[in-house]
Amino acid sequence: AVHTRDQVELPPPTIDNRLTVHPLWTEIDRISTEQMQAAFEGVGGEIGWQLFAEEGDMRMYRRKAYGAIGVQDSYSLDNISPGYAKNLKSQEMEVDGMVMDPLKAMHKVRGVSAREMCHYFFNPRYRYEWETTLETMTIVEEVSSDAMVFHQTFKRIWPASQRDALFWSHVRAAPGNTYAVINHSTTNQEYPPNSGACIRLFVTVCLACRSSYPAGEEPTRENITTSIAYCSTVNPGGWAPAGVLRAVYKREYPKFLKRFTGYVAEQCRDKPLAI
Ligand code: 18C
Repeated sequence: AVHTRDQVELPPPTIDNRLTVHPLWTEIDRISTEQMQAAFEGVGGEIGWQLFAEEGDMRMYRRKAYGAIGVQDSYSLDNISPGYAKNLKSQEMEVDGMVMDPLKAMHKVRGVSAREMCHYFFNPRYRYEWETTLETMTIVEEVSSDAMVFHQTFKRIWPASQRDALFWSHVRAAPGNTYAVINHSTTNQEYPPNSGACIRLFVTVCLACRSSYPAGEEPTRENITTSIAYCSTVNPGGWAPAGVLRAVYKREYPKFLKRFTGYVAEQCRDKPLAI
């Protein structure tokens, strides 16, 4: 039947054995665990998170941050200049004026499961249908059913240079009807940075989803709700005008989250619920 999906292509409920023997496994596991924990922490009590977009159930917060040029991993404090590290405490970081504001978005979507959300985010087959910033996408490595490495180029924004990214992507389940996809920049000899027209950007993204339905009931399209926490830190990789950058993400993040969740709801409408 047209409307049945192969269970095999949905995110697996447990980690694929092929991933745990891959050289990237230790890093993937560590960063995924950290990212998922952080995703479900609130923004309310934290200093420095500013609400910048709100629409229906969607709320987007950012924390103003500036990184040093050449910092590849915004989560590693070993790599960054003392000025940057010192200012981390005040949440207002400025070194060399490169904007890399961490973003955190919350949303609620009815009628789809966490597993379905993550399926459409992880699986490259659907990416061009919802990802509007994309110019090209190449699968660099199919690690396992729950991990892949991608090279992507993005649409150029005048007057900045075009950007590309090389990142691993991992989908995993967690207790309590939870699934998440974590994307994090990596390296590959066949895809050296800054070798062509593109400047390599660095990204850490986590889409964490948790489903709920009334206690004592079976989950259905009618009674299921999925809470989404989307966290993203993009280091532009080289200078880009701060004003243009902030304008881009103020426009692009809400556009992405609305479009992506709408797309998944639409795709799932006539299909049986996959929990
Ligand atoms: O998470 C998302 N998508 C995933 C699958 O693609 C994956 C991708 C992460 C890369 C995000 C970086 C995108 C940079 C795009 C730059 C060009 C945009 C052109 C738009 C014009 C139409 O995890 C969803 C990602 C949603 C993207 C939101 C935009 C974020 C902008 C951040 C600043 C970019 C800095 C570099 C550009 C410099 C230009 C001044």
